[in-house]
Amino acid sequence: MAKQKNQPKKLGRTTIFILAGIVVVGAAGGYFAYQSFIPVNVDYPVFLSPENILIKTGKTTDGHYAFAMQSSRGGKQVPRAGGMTSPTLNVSKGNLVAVHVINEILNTSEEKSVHNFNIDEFNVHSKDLGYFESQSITFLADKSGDFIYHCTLHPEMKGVLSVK
Ligand SMILES: [Cu+2]
Repeated sequence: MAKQKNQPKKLGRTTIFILAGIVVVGAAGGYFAYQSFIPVNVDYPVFLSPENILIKTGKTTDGHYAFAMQSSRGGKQVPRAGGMTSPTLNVSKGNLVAVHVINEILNTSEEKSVHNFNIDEFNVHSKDLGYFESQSITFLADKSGDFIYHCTLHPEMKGVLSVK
């Protein structure tokens, strides 16, 4: 075999540092991407495209705090189970569900606007959201039935999640 004329170039120290940096950042990014596929109620990643539910906080026409669909406007009626202030959310069993909650209730001079969103049976618990704060939580709808979602600060803010 003929000897090659060109010796392979040695990598400079700076190049090695940059490459090492890229590997570390890439691995960390991969780790966080992997974590983001793990729903809050199971401990393994689920590679499904989620069913998105867009929820906001609001007030009922008679002045009570409630959740509403982000798409709903003032007068639009949304189906709700008996005794519930907030709409019934329908999802299919086995689906990955991403709930996106935003608090749209304004602060007033009497009361600072703080709300949270919870579905206890699916380990869904948002942080306390101030005005215009939002959070997305992904869970696996792995059991069927009717489950209550609610705000722990305002017991009247509740509705039904129906998994079929
Ligand atoms: Cu609340």
